[in-house]
Amino acid sequence: MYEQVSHSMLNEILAELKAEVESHQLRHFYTRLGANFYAIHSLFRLLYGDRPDFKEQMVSLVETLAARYIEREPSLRKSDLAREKDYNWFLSQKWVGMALYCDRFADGLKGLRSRLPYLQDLGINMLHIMPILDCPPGNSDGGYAVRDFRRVNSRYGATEDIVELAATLRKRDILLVLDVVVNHTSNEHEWAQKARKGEKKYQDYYYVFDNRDIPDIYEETMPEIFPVNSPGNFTWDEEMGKWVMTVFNSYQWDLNYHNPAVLIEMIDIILFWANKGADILRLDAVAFLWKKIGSTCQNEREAHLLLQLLKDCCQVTAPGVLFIAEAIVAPGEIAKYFGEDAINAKECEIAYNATFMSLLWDAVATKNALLLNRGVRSLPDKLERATWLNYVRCHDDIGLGFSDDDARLSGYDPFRHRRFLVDYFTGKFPGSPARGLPFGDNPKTGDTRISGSLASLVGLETALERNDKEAIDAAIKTILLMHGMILSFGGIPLLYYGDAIGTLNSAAYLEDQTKRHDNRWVHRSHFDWVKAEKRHQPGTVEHRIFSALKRMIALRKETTAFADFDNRQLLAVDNPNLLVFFRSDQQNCRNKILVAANFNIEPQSLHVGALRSYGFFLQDGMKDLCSCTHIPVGNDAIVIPPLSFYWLAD
Ligand code: OTU
Repeated sequence: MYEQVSHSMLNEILAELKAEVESHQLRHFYTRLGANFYAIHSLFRLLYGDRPDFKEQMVSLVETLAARYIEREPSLRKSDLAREKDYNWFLSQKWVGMALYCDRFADGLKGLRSRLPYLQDLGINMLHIMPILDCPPGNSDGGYAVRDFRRVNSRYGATEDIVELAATLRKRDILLVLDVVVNHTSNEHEWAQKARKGEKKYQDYYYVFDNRDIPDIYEETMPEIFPVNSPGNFTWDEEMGKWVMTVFNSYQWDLNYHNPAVLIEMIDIILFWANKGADILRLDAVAFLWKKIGSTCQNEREAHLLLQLLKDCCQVTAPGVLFIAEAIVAPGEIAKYFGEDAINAKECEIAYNATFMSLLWDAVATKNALLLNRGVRSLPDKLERATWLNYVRCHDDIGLGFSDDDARLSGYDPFRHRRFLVDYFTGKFPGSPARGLPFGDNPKTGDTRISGSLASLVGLETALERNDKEAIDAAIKTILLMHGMILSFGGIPLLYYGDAIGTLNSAAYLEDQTKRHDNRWVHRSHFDWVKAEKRHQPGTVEHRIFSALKRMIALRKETTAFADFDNRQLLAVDNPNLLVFFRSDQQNCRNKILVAANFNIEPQSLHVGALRSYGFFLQDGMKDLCSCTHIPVGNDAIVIPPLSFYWLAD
């Protein structure tokens, strides 16, 4: 948009920059800056307009965008232009992701290259490498306590290895996802060190207080994120002689975005990694970006304004790069991280679908789809050019983040129901085969989350120990059922590295002093390549899971109705054990898939009468894509076996 105030400022800034940038090919940079400058200026003014150094900061921001653009490799600039043209590229059904640790799945970044055939065998073409940046050896929170945002942890390799890996991945059409931990730094980061030494400039990078007066007021309304490992939201720093805000672990200092210098530093870091070849950046803990007294300090309006600014700025320099919002918050809040009142994503193009994840786990424990149906129905509408990241497990605990209202409408008392789920997944509930561990138990709120690997949570560990064939079958079916849902729901499925071979919990973390207090490490084990080899041996658990997943992934990629164009319709069915929805291809509405899943341990009937009006079951049955079998209609119903799903086509 053309607007005089911002435009005249833009002209001034460009005049100042002219000399530096004249020699570079900046046509696209200028066009994009012109297109986004009004938005950037408005947002920056909303956040920082009152400051006397507003204009200086604005200049410094534009200088940063220009400097990083000048550095951007021609091949990456080319890819930006290609994606600009093919703007729906990431909504395609062809993408299937996996998250892994480069040191646990492979032997660091170099080693990862030789493991790519495994990923390609399965069909993975989006690779989220868990945090790789320099961290203190002990207090690193699995890489989320960064000491140097521009240096790769030497245990994993060098920064150049990432550039090489990115190039290798690009040749294979695999997307690279890297983390940017935007909310906090390690207490050993240079900024924190300088703050500790008393440098006021860097104390202003954090929330630093002389005494408990202000922290106590904050604490009245701020929840605790790690109530067991790191209670409270402030830490006394002996060297600095001050309190500092530490929402996560005591060694993770929250960055103060009330200071524009922090925002500009972070934009610079984001663009630095975009220039190293990352296709997608996962922005960690985005809900926490803005702290305000009297609030929970989560999901604040300003956090959204900051994300819009990050997006607008990234679009100027590296428009082909997408953001993933990691906002594990209430269902109604998550979708706001795509951007409100917009058609296309104006914050993050992709967001973790934590709601769907928790609903799937609910269905596994209750063995029905009551709450799952309600929760899916209440999922907020997504924007046109935005998509979900659908997952079953990740490196974190499982938070039971479905809505209380939906729980009530399903006939549950939300508090007691969550208790039941925790008891179920920690194996306390009579008859439960699950082997999860309680995480972040908060006696003040009664809130508990759950750690554990997928296979151990669905009972595979127990079943194998007991050598109980039926229970092994049930666990494998559950693993496939959950993946069948994330592969067909709409959005990018993100698998977790051990899950395709049924990796169980590992107690190895208990031997490590720096990890033993944090039981999320129970599901972050070293990938077992000997076990992985068994995927070639028919009859083994590994083969059963891997080969079925591989097939499902291949089918997803062929099935255009699985692309994400708001083309899912949930169907109301009278059997509460079933989740039934259909997906249709926007280009060719005859390409329709009916997804029907049974979460119960008994076979269940799906009456097809009502489905005929949607064009299903007009003949005597349909074909299930996964098993390649004909599913007949009898008594106007089809039968879905226990813990199974169909992808039905004409
Ligand atoms: C994220 O976590 C990371 O995924 C965790 O591994 C880190 O410990 C944490 O940030 C701090 O960097 O912030 O928006 O329930 O789901 O802490 C959600 C625990 C987060 C995680 C939550 C999450």
